[in-house]
Amino acid sequence: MATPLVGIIMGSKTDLPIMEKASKLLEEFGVPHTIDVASAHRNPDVVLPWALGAQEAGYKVLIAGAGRAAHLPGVVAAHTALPVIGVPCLSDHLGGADALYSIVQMPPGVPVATVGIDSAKNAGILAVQILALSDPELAAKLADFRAKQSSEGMEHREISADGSTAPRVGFAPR
Ligand code: RP5
Repeated sequence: MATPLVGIIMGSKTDLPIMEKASKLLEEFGVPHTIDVASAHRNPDVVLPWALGAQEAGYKVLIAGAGRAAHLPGVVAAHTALPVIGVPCLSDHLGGADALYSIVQMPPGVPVATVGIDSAKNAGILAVQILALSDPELAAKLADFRAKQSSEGMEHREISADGSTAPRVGFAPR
C-alpha cells in the first residue's frame, strides 16, 4: 500500500458526514490518505502521538475537523511542522461560528489554514494543491479539475442568460 500523504483527523464520529467529503475528494485524485477519530479533549493521549509522529510517518498535509470549541486543529498544528488545514464543523449550537472562530483565530506563530464551515471538500482541494507543487501528475489532474469546473460554470451562465453568453446589463430582467 502506498504511504498515506494526507492524514484526516476529526474530533468525533459525528463529524464524519462532513469530513468524508475531504476523503472523497482525495480519492478522486488518487491521493493515499487515512481517516482517524480522536478528540483533543477526550483523547489527548491519542492526538499527541498522532500529530508528533505525522511527519515521520510520511504525511505531507494534515486535515483536522472539529465542532464547538474546536481546539483539535490548533493542538495538532502545535505538535507538527506539517501544514494543517482546519475544518470548522457545524454543530447544533451557534451555527458553526464557534468552531470557525476557534480554528481561524489561532494566535500568531502557529497557523491553521482554515476553510469555511463544513467545507471539507475545500480542505481536500487545498491539500491536493499543496501536494501538486511537487507532483506534476497531480498538478495535471488539478488543471483538469479546474477546467471541468470552469466549463460547468459557463453552462450555468448560459442557462441564467437564456442561452446567450452576452453579459447582462444591470439587473434588468430579459
Ligand atoms: C467536538 O465536539 C467534535 O469535533 C464534535 O464536532 C463536537 C460534538 O461531539 P460529540 O458530542 O457529537 O461526540 O469535539
